Amino acid sequence: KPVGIFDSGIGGLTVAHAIRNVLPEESMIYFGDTAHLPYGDKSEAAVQAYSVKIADVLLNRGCKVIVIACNSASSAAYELLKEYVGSRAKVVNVIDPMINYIRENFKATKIGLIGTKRTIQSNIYASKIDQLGQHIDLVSQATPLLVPMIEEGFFNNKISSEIIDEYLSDAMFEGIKALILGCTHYPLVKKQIENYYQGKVQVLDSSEITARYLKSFLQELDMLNEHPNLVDDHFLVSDYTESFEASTKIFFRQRVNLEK
Ligand code: DGN
Repeated sequence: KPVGIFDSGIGGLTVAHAIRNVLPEESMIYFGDTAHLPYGDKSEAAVQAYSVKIADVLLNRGCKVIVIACNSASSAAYELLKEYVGSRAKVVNVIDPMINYIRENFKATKIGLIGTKRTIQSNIYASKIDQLGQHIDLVSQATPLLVPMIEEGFFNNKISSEIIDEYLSDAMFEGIKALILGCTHYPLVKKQIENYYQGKVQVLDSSEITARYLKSFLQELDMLNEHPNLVDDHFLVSDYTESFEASTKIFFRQRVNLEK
């Protein structure tokens, strides 16, 4: 049974790519909801409705687990999806693996967070980090220009540098020890963000952290693929876009065939 993964667009491919590396023996079905992109500016109810529809598609294709490879959908729809999916499949989000990582690695320090409006407004990172009781001062800012910029293939260039500089130079981020990339699109500009901080701030992205979390989660439940010779990946989109197909090359070294 395959691992289902979804996001509004190409951002979740950062997670899918990490899952491919960490779990080479699992088949994946990836769904990019390009018709409704970006999720980050939509209401909670809209993101919940899209997520339920996508869960139906992934369940119909027999997925054993659904990975919400999107922070906006993880913050808006994780609890609802868990309930909706029930015993038909497991549901994993990208926020809890990051919170585990913070719990194990940080205490009494200042950490920054950037994400979409939906994720930042949900306050989910702040409340989960508060619950850890590790005296972490979390400062967060929505950075809504980054997703459309990245979807258009604008990264590692002058325009993306200027936008990143503008966001990160906000005084609230002074003195942070780490910056959480609270959006699955942002690993595509991780190098630029690291360059901005010249190595003085640890930049944390959830792709690999989530992939490792998924591996131990499936291992514990004894749900790993027993027929690894039959690995077969599929990439679905709700609307075909040239930029999505071109971007798949960055992750999988070749353009992958998109099914609409
Ligand atoms: N990749 C999504 C996230 O992690 O929040 C954001 C995508 C979007 O639609 N804005």
